[in-house]
Amino acid sequence: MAILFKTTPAAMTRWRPHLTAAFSGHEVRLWPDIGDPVAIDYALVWHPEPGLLASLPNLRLIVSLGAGVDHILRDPLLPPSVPILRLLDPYMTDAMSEYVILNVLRLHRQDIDYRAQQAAAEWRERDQKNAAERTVGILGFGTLGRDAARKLKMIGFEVAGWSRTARDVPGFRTYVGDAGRDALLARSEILVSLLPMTAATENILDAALFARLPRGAGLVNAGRGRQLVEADLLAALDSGQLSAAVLDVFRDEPLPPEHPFWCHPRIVVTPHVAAETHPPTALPIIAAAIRDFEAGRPVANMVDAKRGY
Ligand code: NDP
Ligand code: OXD
Repeated sequence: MAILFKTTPAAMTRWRPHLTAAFSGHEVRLWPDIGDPVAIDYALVWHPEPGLLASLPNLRLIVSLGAGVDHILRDPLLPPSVPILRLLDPYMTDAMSEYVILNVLRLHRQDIDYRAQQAAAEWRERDQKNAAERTVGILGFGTLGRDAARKLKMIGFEVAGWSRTARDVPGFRTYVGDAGRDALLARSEILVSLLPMTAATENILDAALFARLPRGAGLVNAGRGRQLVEADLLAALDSGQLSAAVLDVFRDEPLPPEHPFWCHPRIVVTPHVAAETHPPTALPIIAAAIRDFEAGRPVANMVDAKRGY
């Protein structure tokens, strides 16, 4: 029995020291040294190249080395009958909430303006509000969105969430459907997107959506880059419809050096690090899921490939 492990070279340095101890009873093969593909029954992957998973004839389970699975589902040769498990790790959930809190506060307290004032040695007080006077809308009220919402609420923000199916989340106003999304947008001075990448969410952050936000709203996108129409964001910032954007994910990653986002005075760029995977906590979670899978016990966080997340 063998496990294929494939991630980016940069992430591999984080995973490598923990791998052999994590899976007793399984040989771990590091891509591209896959050996005889017939022996591989589990594939733990981040951005597998198209056709890799289809080349493993006895594959029983695909494990995403991240919460998102768009990097797997986009493979046109993906074997349709092999189940997919996504990684949900409380360590990562905490990390995402830290990122959201940091950047919601950055927008709320006009930090981008104060940094610009500092660069110009300009001493000027801006109008200020308390968190309780600011509504944050979260697109994608799943594991990550709800945890961030709970923590933002503890700081005092009024938080509301939008999901695909109706969700009753005590303490929060929740919205569903197109009309619900528009109602949430109308009250969101800060909009956080934590949506999975699916056909329905591609290009969702566009001019029409920005136009429904209160004028001067701020955006945080830590979902996926293909959800954002980049030209529409630049236009909304130019017109003042949006005041600022914090972006962790991009259409092209790494973000090319000549991309206008890098130098835009009202955009904060981070290199897809909102919630990095953390091998010491992730590997025991994955190993336990594989044990449950082998024993025929129910495994949480299996992906619905038709739904797309
Ligand atoms: P979940 O599956 O737990 O939650 C997804 C949420 O989005 C659910 O509330 C779901 O609705 C909602 N949703 C999905 N499609 C739609 C739609 N068409 N319209 C409205 N709502 C929709 O995912 P997680 O919270 O664990 O992760 C979310 C995403 O965050 C990941 O897919 C990934 O892209 C991104 N991510 C980014 C990271 C980073 O470092 N930047 C790190 C980790 C994740 P419902 O509740 O009805 O199912
Ligand atoms: C993830 C990510 O999906 O890091 O986990 O983007």
